[in-house]
Amino acid sequence: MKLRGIELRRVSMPLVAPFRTSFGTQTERDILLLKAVTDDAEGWGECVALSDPLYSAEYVESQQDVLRRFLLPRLASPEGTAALGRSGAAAVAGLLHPYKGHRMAKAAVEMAILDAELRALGRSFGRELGAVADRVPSGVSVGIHDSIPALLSAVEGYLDEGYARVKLKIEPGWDVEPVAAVRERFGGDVLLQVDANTAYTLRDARHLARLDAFDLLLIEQPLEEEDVLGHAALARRLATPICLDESVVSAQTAAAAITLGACQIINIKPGRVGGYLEARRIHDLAAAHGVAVWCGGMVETGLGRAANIALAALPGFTLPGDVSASGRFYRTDITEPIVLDDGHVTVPTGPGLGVAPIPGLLEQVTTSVEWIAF
Ligand code: OSB
Ligand code: MG
Repeated sequence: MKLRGIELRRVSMPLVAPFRTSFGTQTERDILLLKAVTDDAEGWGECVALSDPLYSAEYVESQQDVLRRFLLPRLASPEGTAALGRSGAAAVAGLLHPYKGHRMAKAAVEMAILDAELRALGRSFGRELGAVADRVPSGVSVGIHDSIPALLSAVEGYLDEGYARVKLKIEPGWDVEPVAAVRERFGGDVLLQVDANTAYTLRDARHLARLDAFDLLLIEQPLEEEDVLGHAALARRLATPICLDESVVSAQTAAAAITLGACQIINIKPGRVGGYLEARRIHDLAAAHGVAVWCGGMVETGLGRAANIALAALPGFTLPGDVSASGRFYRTDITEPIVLDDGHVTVPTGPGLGVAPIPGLLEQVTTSVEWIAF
């Protein structure tokens, strides 16, 4: 495979409704897309970094900067082009390893090159990653609302659409009450979980134990990203299983968290861990330890959504993921929309991602384009 260059394209997409989490409120998504151009095909990557470093240290400007300044020049160097020529996308992580962090940028460039490679081979992401299902159950992440009635009507709407699982965003002051209200209104059969995005400390353990009464599938990332031992201590005090999101940034940190008893479940987000290939390694590791995993989301366009659905079809993904329909966040997606079918989303089967941006729609949301020649 011979890369001619990579396009860095920023798009700005309004959300259908504000999405509030414990770290902030989003009303639009400013996304960095990568297009890898090879002699044989074009491939798309999506960088999941948010606008501000509030979920993780990465933010979209920083990821574009590190790509332009360090990561893409490394891939374009003589050693880079030689390794890509020999091994394709499988060489990306190793080539970029000397540069610390910035996993969302690394994941995006690996995704773009993998997509180009697979399109040239006529092979899908699902087949390449090891998908064993042709559709996966779809969960929805529900933001913090201004009132309980507003939350209940949002949840009712998602359940009416058929979502297979509901995740409520929580923070101090918005936790036991909304969970109790959703359980009371919609009953014990709804698959329900919560996500705190690091908003609590170990001193909140007794309060968080009140959530044990509601038969939740899991509580996601209650404590700080680096507080693995705190999660292990909390796990001993809660009946609700602990799931890590922010704390797991690699297969190595996943192994440590599992060994230390910090989580019974892992949310795998390819961007957070440096790519789909590392995501698969975490899946394999977790499966070997009997730890359940599910596929997280970062409010992706149809591109990232398609790849996430392929990943979520691996056998160890035994819990419904945040792989919702495009319409959960976007009135108009840049690809053919991902749609809900009987509470499931379909694993794409076409070459590569199986979806591509629709040129007119892409142009409408584009705010800048930069070409890096190899
Ligand atoms: O913590 O899972 C998270 C969105 C942005 C940043 C972090 C998170 C989220 C979500 C979900 O909860 C969403 C999705 O894409 O469905
Ligand atoms: Mg999360």
